[in-house]
Amino acid sequence: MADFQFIVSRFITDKDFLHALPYGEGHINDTYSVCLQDDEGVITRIILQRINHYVFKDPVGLMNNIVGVTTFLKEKIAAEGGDPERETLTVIPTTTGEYFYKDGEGNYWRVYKFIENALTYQSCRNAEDFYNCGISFGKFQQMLSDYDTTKLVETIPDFHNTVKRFEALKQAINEDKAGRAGLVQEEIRFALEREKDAGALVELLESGKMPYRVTHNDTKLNNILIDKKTGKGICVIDLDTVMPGAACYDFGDSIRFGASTAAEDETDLSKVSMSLELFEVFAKGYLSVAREFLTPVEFESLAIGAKIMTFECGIRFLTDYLNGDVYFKIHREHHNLDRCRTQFKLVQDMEQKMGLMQEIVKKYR
Ligand code: ADP
Ligand code: GN1
Ligand code: MG
Repeated sequence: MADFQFIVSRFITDKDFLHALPYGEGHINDTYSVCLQDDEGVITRIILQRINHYVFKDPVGLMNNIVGVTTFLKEKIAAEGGDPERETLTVIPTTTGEYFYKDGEGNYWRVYKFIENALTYQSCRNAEDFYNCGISFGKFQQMLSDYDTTKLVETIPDFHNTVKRFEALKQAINEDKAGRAGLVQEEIRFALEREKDAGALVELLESGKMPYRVTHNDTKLNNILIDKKTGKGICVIDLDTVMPGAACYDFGDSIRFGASTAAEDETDLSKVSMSLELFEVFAKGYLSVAREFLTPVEFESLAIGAKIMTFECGIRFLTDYLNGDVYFKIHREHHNLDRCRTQFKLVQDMEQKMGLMQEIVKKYR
């Protein structure tokens, strides 16, 4: 068990440590909400995170990315009359001015201001929430459209290179490290049948037909803080994967998670489908901002991007299952297989609804 009091004292010295509690439902980092008390007895919270350095091999570059992007966003938010402390993350440095603290075991810790009176959701409470998320992710891309990409390191190389993800799956099948390939023949077949789909977005980007933008790359519903009072998306969080990418990565990943009628790890697949109603509200919100800057090819890529992001995520869960659950945190046996199955069910559903999804995008162009 980490010595939270000591770790926090590397960042904050003018408040007393009360306690640290595990927080959130992320699959990658370890997140804690930490309560502190000042001399007057006022209690405040901070977010303490242990960066997963198995996943993020360059925590120094990663933190430089986050500080660079949030500093840039803060200036824009302030210029637009917004609240820079609430509408983007604030990194609290260590007492010696570093953006993380490395403990004796080689763990990297970072601290953010806690954005209060805001919540994250694991599924949509209502359509309006999702509409507001669409606006927020659209604005995020818009605000970063003139960010100098040469300042960004690729925190996970080829993160959304679906072709390479597919190769990794094939390797995992061949190696069968955990001896599970026999259990997932149906899922393997489902993936292999769709190999040709993996290249669609990569080809558009690499041929220059579709531009690289600064994208978030992990636009799950629980990576956006929603204001408790107004229901509006106020802050895009989890900035570890901000890197150059395709606009449809963010659109697609939002649909993958937020437009699903069930949880990502639902075991009753009859509950899993992609809601066209939720697809439409998200598209309406996102495009109300993004229609200003998207190229025709990018518009065309949105619906297909939703399918490919979902397929890619399914492949990644399956690969991790075959490799013995080394990447995503799991909370039960076969958790990654359950996650893979929901993604493949969504892919199947999207294949049937693709025409309607394309029509919806056209409506808000
Ligand atoms: P992971 O990479 O593991 O997904 P996140 O950075 O998304 O980690 O954080 C996990 C959860 O912690 C989020 O879903 C959100 O609920 C909460 N959270 C993270 N940062 C903040 C913050 N600055 N203020 C309030 N809540 C936060
Ligand atoms: C991970 O960190 P979190 O839980 O927001 C993953 C995403 C996946 C997602 C699936 C760095 O996101 O790429 O889409 O799980 N993040 C990383 O739920 O791999
Ligand atoms: Mg997250």
